[in-house]
Amino acid sequence: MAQVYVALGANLADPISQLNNACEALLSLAAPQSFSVSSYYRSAPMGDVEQPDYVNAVAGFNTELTPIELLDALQNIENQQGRLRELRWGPRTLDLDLLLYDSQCIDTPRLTVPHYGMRERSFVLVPLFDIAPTLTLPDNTKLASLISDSLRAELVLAQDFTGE
Ligand code: PH2
Ligand code: MG
Ligand code: MG
Repeated sequence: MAQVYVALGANLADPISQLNNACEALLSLAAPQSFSVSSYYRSAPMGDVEQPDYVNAVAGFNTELTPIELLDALQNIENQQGRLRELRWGPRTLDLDLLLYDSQCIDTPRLTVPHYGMRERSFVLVPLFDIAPTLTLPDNTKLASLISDSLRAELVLAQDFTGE
């Protein structure tokens, strides 16, 4: 059984509902009682494409799926929620990124774990810290050491964690 963390992001078609629906779908991949999700945070779009603000969160759970099986399952959920393969960095109804799979490092054409950008992204680090404050990354960095007030200031709380 692996402990995994998945980043959720949406900026089209009622982003909060997109994230709620995605959590329902992720729950079906999770071992019983193992699922948790952070608060939802609103943030300005990173990157050069002009587009609406994002709502982001991070979910953590245990799963029997292998990394590739999990990636397939995440892409199925994205597709079920109407995602088209659109512009890189462009707007999307739902983006699910596999951040961490236990402490494995995976570098293949389809999948890179840890997620390549996670250490620089406030909208990943802050929600991850919500649900895993004592986490150590595969390179032995403590997650807590990457969190700062200026990082938090990039985010606005969109919806408090409501339990699950
Ligand atoms: N995702 C992107 C591009 N830019 N900006 C924010 N704030 N949040 C995202 O999830 C995001 C982004 C492409 O995946
Ligand atoms: Mg993605
Ligand atoms: Mg992404």
